[in-house]
Amino acid sequence: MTETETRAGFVAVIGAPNAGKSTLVNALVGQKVAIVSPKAQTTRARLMGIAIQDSAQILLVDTPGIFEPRRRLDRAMVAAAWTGAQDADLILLVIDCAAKISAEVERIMKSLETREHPLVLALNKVDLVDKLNLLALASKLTGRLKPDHVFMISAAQGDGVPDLKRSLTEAMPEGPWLYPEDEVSDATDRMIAAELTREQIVNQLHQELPYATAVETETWEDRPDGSTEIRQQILVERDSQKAIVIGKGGRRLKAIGANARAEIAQHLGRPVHLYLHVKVNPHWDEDRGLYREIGLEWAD
Ligand SMILES: Nc1nc2c(ncn2[C@@H]2O[C@H](COP(=O)(O)OP(=O)(O)OP(=O)(O)O)[C@@H](O)[C@H]2O)c(=O)[nH]1
Ligand SMILES: [Mg+2]
Repeated sequence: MTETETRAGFVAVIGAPNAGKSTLVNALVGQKVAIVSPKAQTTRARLMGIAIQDSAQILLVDTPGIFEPRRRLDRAMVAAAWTGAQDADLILLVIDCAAKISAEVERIMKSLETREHPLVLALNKVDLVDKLNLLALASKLTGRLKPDHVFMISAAQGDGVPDLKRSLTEAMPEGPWLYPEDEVSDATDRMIAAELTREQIVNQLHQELPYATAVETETWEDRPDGSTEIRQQILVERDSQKAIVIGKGGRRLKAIGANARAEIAQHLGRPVHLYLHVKVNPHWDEDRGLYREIGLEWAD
């Protein structure tokens, strides 16, 4: 293939928390690169999923849901989201059409009024709404945002995703591929392993806990027998949270570890020995080194 025949470009996937951005990135890539949960603010750092269609490489920048920043971690997440959008060739706005248009969505739409990038609108979760409501929502948002294209999709079930992928392909500028063709993400295995453990925490625990938690991969050793030994630290802010993560008789931590180990092994394609320990650090969200580890820039 000659250079002029190939296409490659960046798509910033933005939207309110829980809209289904990460689910959509996984669907477009065709495998799981980003963690997903029913809770808002699951994605923390900017992560790139790499989708390939025909001669195009579509670099999908999954961003944290944009919301009102309060703490330093929030500010870093919002900054990551907007940086993702500015560097892109195209903005893909994901809207949860089963949820009402929140103040957050309003804010995002407002800030897109002055955009310089082409905009594709993906109305997601169509499996949850009826057609009439969907059409009303589509015409309202289209009138307001004037997107270049609109797709009605179910990222979770795959409906409409191939059409969307084709449209993104055509929108990519001509040029050489920017990543090797077998690469599906820009995250390191260390980062993905930490994220897969965090996904279990977010999905197995309730209330504010997931938000107060970070996971750090501390050591990583590929053993001669073909397996990998990984040690991770789960950071929480208080003793009471540590007790919840560990659970009665250590059962919760065991369940988190068992599922995370299976997911990490599947990702790496080799057996994994996973050791987790929980540490209390009331100020982990003020730890610069940790921000680097989880892929965020320090936000002042
Ligand atoms: N029914 C239905 N659920 C979906 C669909 N797409 C995503 N979801 C669910 O919506 C929830 C949020 O999905 P995520 O992909 O984590 O959302 P996100 O936009 O990345 O969220 P943040 O990272 O928190 O900003 C999960 O429970 C998904 O399974 C869909 O098409 N239909
Ligand atoms: Mg996400």
